[in-house]
Amino acid sequence: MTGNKIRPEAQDMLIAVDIQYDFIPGGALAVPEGDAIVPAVNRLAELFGRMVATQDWHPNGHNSFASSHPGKNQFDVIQTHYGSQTLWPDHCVQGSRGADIHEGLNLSRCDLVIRKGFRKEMDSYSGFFENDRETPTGLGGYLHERSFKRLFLTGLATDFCVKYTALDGVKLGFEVYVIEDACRGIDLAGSLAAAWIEMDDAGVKRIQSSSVMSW
Ligand code: VGL
Ligand code: ZN
Repeated sequence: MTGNKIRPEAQDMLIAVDIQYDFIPGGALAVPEGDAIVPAVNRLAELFGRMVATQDWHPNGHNSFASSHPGKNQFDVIQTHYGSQTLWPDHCVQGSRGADIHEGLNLSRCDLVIRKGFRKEMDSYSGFFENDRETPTGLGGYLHERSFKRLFLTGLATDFCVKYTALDGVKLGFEVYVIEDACRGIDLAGSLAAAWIEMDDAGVKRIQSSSVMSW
């Protein structure tokens, strides 16, 4: 049975979402086992032969930081002009060690690193649009201009930045695959299971890295 095997083609792009020190154990917003995905992503980068990485990149005092909202706690949800916003520990501050992409990630096949969340007043989970869901990062234009059709998502966190990148990818007309074992989630109050349902409803395909084969 070879039907469910994926053989990377010229119109496929691998995307590595936010594989940064603050999202791995020891970091400010650690995702459990966040660093365990690195070998799988490196293997996939060789199979695909190309990759785009996203990098969460916040200024000090960012609106998504609980510390910017006196009286609020980490993981509270507030209302903003662009909708509801979960408040996080300070993380991925521009130029800090926590914002660096994990050094174990092989970037030799990485064509582009796209930074997001750099506007102080607005967060950006998705690699495509900021959290108002309409301010573009430029990634959609880049991928369309290079004629990519299928996107294969890996990274952190499954239930936040990977999810929003997947949903926006579908909206922009890409065929989107999330490689489950090359991602890890934060899982705030059931958010991981909810994310898979939302992605499934949107037509995102859930696959395992073992189904990606070389030619
Ligand atoms: C992320 C929360 C805040 C993520 C980024 O990469 O999933 N989550 N900033
Ligand atoms: Zn962030």
